[in-house]
Amino acid sequence: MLRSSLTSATRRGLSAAAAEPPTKKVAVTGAAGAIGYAMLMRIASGQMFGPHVPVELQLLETEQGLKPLKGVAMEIKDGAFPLVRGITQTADPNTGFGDADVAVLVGARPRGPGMERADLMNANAAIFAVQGKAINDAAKKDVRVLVVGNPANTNALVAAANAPDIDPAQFMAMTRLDQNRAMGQVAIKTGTPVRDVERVVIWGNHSSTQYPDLSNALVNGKPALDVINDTKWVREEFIPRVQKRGAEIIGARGASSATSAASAAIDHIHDLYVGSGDAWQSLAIRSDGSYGMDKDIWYSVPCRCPGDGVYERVLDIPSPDEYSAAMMDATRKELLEERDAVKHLLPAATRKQAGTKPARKKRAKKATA
Ligand code: NAX
Repeated sequence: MLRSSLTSATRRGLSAAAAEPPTKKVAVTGAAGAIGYAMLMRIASGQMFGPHVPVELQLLETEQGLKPLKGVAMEIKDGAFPLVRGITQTADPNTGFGDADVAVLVGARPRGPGMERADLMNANAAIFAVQGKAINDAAKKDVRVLVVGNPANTNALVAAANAPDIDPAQFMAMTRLDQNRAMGQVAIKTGTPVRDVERVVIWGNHSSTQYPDLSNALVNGKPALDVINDTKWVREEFIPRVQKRGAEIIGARGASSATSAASAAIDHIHDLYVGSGDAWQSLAIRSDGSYGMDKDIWYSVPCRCPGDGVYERVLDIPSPDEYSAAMMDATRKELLEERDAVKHLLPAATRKQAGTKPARKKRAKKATA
């Protein structure tokens, strides 16, 4: 009797283990920083991959960041999260990215006093070149990489260019925060829950040149521009507010967006893996020439996320009107300038492609990563 009940208990244990989804190894850089701190508990609680998927947290910091990171790791342990299978704390990128399924690159150098934008770009691009190499050498070959640290789009370009064995389509930069900000503003303006606001698109760079576009957006299933019926508000309040929301938050809080940025990173990876059906999500991905953009810049476009790490560009949309085309072009130009500024960090093959002519009006096939 005892023997048989032990056996069935063991069997139950074994089948529970067999039913458990594979552990996701998530590398997070800048893990002791403000965004990292706001994000890690949510990953640990299952909000990134779903409530049944175990996670292993691989936390990467600078040498100086290791001490505060130790405290962060202690807090995660104190959270007693059933899904957490391990926590690594390291300043070594090869260890941090070792066998990673997902890498969220948050750590970056903040702008110091007297630092020009170009200096900041170079300092950060150098970090992402090193991390791209380490991801190439240490992470799983099907790793998905989300760059949050600024300048996010160009950092994604640099990281991907330094990871020759990984499909560049697997590197993304985050514009989900901009999308969430834009959806929030439309919800407030129309007195609608955010749930009923759809198809808001962020085009281009995660910077003040981005184009938050309502041309295809819906509010309660109706065209948002008809519901809002106020072009002046859209062009003179909504767009500049979303473009400069980061500065507005700094002005109010005395520090840059952290919780909302962490939340957007969770949304991005969640939708990529768990899926978000027919919804449109803005992802800054490597341009393949779709929408008439230059190839090989990381340009934010609308995508559908069916799950399992896949995204598909939304291509069945009307051509932009004159206003939208000009807005999309302005942010494209900024990305080209950024790419030029970091050319020395792009290995030769990518530098050659950097002269590729824009494939105007070309409609690309479904792209996945
Ligand atoms: P914090 O300064 O609070 O944290 C950054 C952390 O990164 C620090 O703990 C630092 O030690 C670490 N770090 C620096 N270099 C590193 C390296 N080479 N390897 C590992 N860790 C490293 O900044 P936080 O508020 O967390 O912001 C991080 C980045 O996100 C910044 O570049 C910021 O501009 C960017 N943002 C991006 C957003 C987006 O939507 N894409 C929005 C929010 C945010 O502004």
